[in-house]
Amino acid sequence: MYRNGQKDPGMKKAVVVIPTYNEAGSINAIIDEIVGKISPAMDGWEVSILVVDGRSPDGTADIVKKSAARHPGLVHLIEEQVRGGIGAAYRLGFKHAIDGLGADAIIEFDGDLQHPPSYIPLLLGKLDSGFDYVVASRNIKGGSEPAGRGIFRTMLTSIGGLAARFLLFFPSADFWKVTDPTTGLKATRVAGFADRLSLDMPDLKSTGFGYKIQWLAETIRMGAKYGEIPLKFENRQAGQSKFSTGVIVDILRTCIAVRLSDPWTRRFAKYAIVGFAGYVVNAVFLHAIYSASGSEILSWTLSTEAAILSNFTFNNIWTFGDRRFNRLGSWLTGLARFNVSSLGALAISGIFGPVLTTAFGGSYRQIVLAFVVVFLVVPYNWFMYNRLIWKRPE
Ligand SMILES: Nc1nc2c(ncn2[C@@H]2O[C@H](COP(=O)(O)OP(=O)(O)O)[C@@H](O)[C@H]2O)c(=O)[nH]1
Ligand SMILES: [Mg+2]
Repeated sequence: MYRNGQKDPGMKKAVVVIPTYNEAGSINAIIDEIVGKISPAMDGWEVSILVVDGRSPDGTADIVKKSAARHPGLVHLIEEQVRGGIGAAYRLGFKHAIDGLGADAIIEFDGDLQHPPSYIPLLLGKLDSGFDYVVASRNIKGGSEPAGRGIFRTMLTSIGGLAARFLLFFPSADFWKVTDPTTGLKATRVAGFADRLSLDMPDLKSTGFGYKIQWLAETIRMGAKYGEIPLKFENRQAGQSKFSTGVIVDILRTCIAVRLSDPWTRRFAKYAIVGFAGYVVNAVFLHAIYSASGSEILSWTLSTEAAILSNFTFNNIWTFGDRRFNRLGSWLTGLARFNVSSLGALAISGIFGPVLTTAFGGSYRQIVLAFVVVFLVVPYNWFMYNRLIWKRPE
């Protein structure tokens, strides 16, 4: 714990970063509770506060300055040159917490008392038990939205949260694991995680609320041990929310940008494009060979093999370019395996197509085809390509 502003070297350091814009009505109460009650009672952690004020015209910064003078070493203030958005404030706050204050953990905290300070020991306790990234969720048992919050805003949070989870993570297990992607209360271990986040432009894709989305995805991709605690989100005690439709747009835009930067997604998108090109090759050759030969068997088999060759070639040089077959010998083995794997895909359509069409009726043939391709053949091929043909090197 701090003694007259002196840091105890045996303690780990937690910095609570609070971005503020016009929070004069609540910032003092937050600081007093953290400094007066939370910090002295913490075991093994020094808890200090870093307020990042976006030039609030209501005098928030002056209140923090007075408080910092009363609690030297425990309360810090950064004043932005101009208000740059919540993400811009957090970016400055994280950098200073890491480089200037030597934080071991950083807590993201709102300046309006919607986040009760009593959650700080709970978050740090989870870090102590081995988690790297702990998120306070409104959507697990014990968590809730503020009492009396309008149905519209509550629905917007749920639908927006679900859309964000889907855009960021589906179909990986993280889609189920991350129950509240837009919550603002969380703790991040600095070593290996917060110190590797995109804290600089242009890597950081949003200086608004979207920053939350990007850091969430980045921390999880870093392999952080992820934990949640339930959050009873409170009502704002004073001041105004900065929420607007612009916030929703910023979050969705950031979700898409972040998702498209994910290596798995990029590979899957290439795989889909190559697969579609293979379909076009199949169709063109089917037409050409049939016109030339008049033989059904010849045109179907040759055109299918042309599509297989096209898929193999472009997946090899593009989708799986990082694992490509270079030498002729391995290229030929790869191609042979690819053909065997394609027989598997053929078997899937050959069995499920007729069975489902018979069950539902002939008028459903095209729907069955789309279903079989999207839900069976695409996942099957993706699995075989990744695990069997272009295996990750050991
Ligand atoms: N420095 C700074 N802080 C901001 C900005 N926008 C929001 N905040 C702060 O971020 C926290 C969360 O914002 P809030 O408006 O309460 O979001 P809501 O809870 O979703 O309505 C509050 O402490 C705000 O004062 C900004 O542009 N600059
Ligand atoms: Mg708020």
